[in-house]
Amino acid sequence: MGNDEYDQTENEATREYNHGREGGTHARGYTDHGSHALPGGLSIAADGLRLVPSDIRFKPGVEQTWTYQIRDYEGTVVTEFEESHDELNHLILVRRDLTRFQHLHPEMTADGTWSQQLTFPDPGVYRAFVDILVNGQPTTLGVDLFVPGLVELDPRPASTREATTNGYNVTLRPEEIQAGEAVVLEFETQQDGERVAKLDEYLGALGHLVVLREGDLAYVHVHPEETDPESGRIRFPTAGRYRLFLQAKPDGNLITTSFDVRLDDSNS
Ligand SMILES: [Cu+2]
Repeated sequence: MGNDEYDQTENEATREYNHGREGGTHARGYTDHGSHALPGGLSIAADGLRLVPSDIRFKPGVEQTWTYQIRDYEGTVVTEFEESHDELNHLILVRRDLTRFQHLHPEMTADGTWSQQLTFPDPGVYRAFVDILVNGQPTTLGVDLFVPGLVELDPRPASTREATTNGYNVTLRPEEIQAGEAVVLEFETQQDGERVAKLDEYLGALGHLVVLREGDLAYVHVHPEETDPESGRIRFPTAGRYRLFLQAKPDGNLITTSFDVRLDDSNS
């Protein structure tokens, strides 16, 4: 980790301080012109809903059943969910170092208990994101799950815009991305140097993209636009480092590729 990273952290801290002191007026260099709403996935309770897990401790390398409920703030268990992208509940698991990505679809019993068989491959602290749609309101709740043992962290590249999985080579564009501005991401998929013409539908969309911010795992979820099969519109909320997990189905084969994007502060 270089000095630049450290400086960035300092700037963030200073900005937060100024922001608070000035009672709502934006400090210099603050690029978020939109609402002050936090990104999803940072909280175990949001939008009047609370995630209640049966357990938060697991063993590494062993298949286990995880159950949880979604309750409202009065404690009533929610049993009515609406489908979003062909599923009532999308469960994303990722270790807090942004590795070991899993995307699962739990089943619900009539009493509102969600159940999922899962295996954590290695020890560590994992973040579980529960992505749901209730009364037309999309919500992502998050909880930490603990898998005890010696944790070996994978090194992370500063930036990767190309990834190869199962013989498919995927390139992320554009090269220049600004924090706080909407951008259309494009993923060009090639096999043996040839562009793959057909991206089959996966989960009611032509791809499935999860974007996580390094440091707090703020969750940004994008489905590439139906009209443009290889792009997705996204707004990275702040500067910092992000890991993108793209799932797509070229030629009917489900592939998961990851990319790393670093966004600099505009005044640095
Ligand atoms: Cu899903």
